[in-house]
Amino acid sequence: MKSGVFDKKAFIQSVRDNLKNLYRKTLEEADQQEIFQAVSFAVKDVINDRWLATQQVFDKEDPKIVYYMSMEFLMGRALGNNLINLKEYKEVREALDEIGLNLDVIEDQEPDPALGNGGLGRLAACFMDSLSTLGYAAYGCGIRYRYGMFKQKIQDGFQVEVPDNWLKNGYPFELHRPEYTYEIKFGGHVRTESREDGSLRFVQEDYQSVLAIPYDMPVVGYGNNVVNTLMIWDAAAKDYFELDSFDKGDYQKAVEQQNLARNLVEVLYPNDNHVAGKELRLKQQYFFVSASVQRALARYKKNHDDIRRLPEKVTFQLNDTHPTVTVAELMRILVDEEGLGWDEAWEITTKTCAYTNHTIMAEALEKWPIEIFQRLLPRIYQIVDEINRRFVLQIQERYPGDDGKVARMAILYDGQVKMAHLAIVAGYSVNGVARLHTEILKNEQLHDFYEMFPEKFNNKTNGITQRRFLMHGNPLLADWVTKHIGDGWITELMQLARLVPYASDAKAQKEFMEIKRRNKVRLAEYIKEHNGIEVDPDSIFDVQVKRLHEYKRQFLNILHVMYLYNELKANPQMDFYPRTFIFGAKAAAGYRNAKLTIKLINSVADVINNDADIKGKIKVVFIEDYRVSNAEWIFAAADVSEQISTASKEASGTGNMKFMLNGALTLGTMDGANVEMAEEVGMENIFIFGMSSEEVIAHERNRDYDPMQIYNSDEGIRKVVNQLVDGTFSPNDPGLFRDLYNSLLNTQCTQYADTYFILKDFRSYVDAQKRIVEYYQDKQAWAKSAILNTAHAGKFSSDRTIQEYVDEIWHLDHITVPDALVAKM
Ligand code: OX2
Repeated sequence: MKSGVFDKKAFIQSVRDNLKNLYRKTLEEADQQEIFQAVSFAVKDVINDRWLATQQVFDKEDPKIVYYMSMEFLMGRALGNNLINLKEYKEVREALDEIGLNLDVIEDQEPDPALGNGGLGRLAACFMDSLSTLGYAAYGCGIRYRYGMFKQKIQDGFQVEVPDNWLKNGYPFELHRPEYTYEIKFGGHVRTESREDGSLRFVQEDYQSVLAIPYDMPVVGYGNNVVNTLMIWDAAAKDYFELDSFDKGDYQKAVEQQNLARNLVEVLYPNDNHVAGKELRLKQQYFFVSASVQRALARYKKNHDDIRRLPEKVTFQLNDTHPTVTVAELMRILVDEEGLGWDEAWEITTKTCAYTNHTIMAEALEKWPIEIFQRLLPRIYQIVDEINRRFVLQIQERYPGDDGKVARMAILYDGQVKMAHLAIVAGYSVNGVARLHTEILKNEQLHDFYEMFPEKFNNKTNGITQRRFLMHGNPLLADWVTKHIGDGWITELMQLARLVPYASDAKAQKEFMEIKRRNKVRLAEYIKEHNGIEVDPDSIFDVQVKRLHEYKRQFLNILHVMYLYNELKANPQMDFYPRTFIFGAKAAAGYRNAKLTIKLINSVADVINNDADIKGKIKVVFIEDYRVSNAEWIFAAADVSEQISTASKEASGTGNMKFMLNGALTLGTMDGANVEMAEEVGMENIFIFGMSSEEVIAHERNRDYDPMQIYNSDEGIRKVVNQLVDGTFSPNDPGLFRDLYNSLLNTQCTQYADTYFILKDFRSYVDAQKRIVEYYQDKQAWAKSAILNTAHAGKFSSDRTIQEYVDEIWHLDHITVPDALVAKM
């Protein structure tokens, strides 16, 4: 399809040709996986014309490029999304239909490329989609993990992690680019030699090296021919039989290099908002950073001879601190390879790198022991040491005699390298991901830095792509929206505001809720098939899907379910509207309380779902292996969206926005982007409860919170807490949930009891839940609020977020890729 008109016959022929070339099979002989591959290659063929054309526009117009540096890209399946962005989704579905193939079944053959943990990685994927759609030149830079996020199986209620071998059938949307191979050096030591002009040169010696080889994946813009590139790096040993090594009798070294390459990209660390501090992780970081910076500079040097003007054409955005070694790697190349002086190199670096902070959680702050850092990256360490030396002088000049400042702000301190400090000192921009989060950074976490560099700090509230999370995930609602306001919302989500008048229209309300119901039926079928549980599509679907973390408080949610169960048990005749509580979450493999919470949810589900007394009025479902592909269906089917983190802890949240877009009402704390969602939709259409972030921060500062008081004075709470240890939900092992019980009450087990203020917010949560059920029973009021949630979700498009990054941080040039150019490819 070059001319913009879909050619059904040619497309089907291309599918048939691919089957023949790939498998020597006819359509009739091929299985679904083979058909998926053949269809994908046919789609890639269409993409490649646009990809080539985009590259030609880059070469001709020389736009400024953003390199989005990220350890994670949680892309989700590509086939359906690519078809949507090519504007060929419906056409391809029909064409396949005619030859007896079902696009849904074919899409379902694709593995989810799960090269990310959760919000941070999915944000990177949404950003890539928006960059292409808005017409900006961008490369996503990351790692091609052989194994992405583990697959979750639930066995006997417990999470079991199964490796995710996503590449086993070959991935059709990647392109091997061995011509862009770079060498990455680890370890050894640094020798100094003099150049002819007398200046010093630093040379790394006796190092181990590994080759970085990129795979490119296309990122298709919506309907604009722009295709950007996600480049993810694979590792390979330098020739295993490298003669050099054997000449020196260095067999050992050759084997070590082989092992290094094997391990480097083997697996994604499955921790969200938590650092494990493993040496291999630092290697992964430097590996993809060094390769990406080398490729970016090579690209720049192809068309420019003055390296000093790099900031005019290149910017590196650091997705959290994980890629912060970018700063030092750029300095290294500028000083050691380009021969610039320190000041010149620093001037360039500090105009080229920018940093996004995604969390205030202390356990997510990256600090590397100097010993490891120096041993692994000797030259990089020297550079960080020099950056630190100069920065400490700057602190001392600004705050003479204030040792506290140095202690709190230095990059190297207490035997550690503090990555956030390095990113802030070297970055020209530091941004948070929601207004409240940025304020907390400025006033609390990063206050010292804010005081010293106020001009660097700015906010960029997160967003999500409506192409995947409405068009693809909820086609019924997408069509309904288009029927009412046209299809402009696909690229300008603020247009959803034009739905506001329909919120009070009885016919529109009926249609909207009918669509919600059909999506609930679709999810109910999925649950029946995967969990064997019957759920009632007319019950309230109350959903919490996200990574499992104590601060996200899935525990509070399930304690409330236990509380409701107790009420209903005590009074089976009470007026009770049927509720389905749906959970989905992966826990980091080594996170004990998180895994125990999964077990608790499943145990509560077992008891409640099988208790005949309550007549199915409460159902609890834990959806196995929550991931991007099933998330799309879950958002579409939710009535209530649980966003119940302890205020101040969730930097933004992005799932909250996906639910809102799909017409769910939020039950949440004033945390992260919930605050801005409430502002957009109005307090009448959102259910807010719990302490404010100021209150939480004050309690943390004063250490004056005592959960025992609540436990002693509130009978309903005491009962559910006791049920954690009396065998109600674990009759064969009453002690099973003791650690969860202790986390609430026992200061001997955790530093502070109830660190996340679960008991403190419990009553307020119960009340908000009550308000929700009452409101749900007023069908018209609910429908109106649901429509208004969709109507006011416009701000939360990642298109808006990316435009703000472009205007206020990156200053990229807009590009267009004409149809005529595509037709020539
Ligand atoms: C997440 C944050 O927890 C979440 O609030 C935010 O929406 C998301 O990043 C995207 O900004 N790891 N994951 C996060 O932060 C870190 C660190």
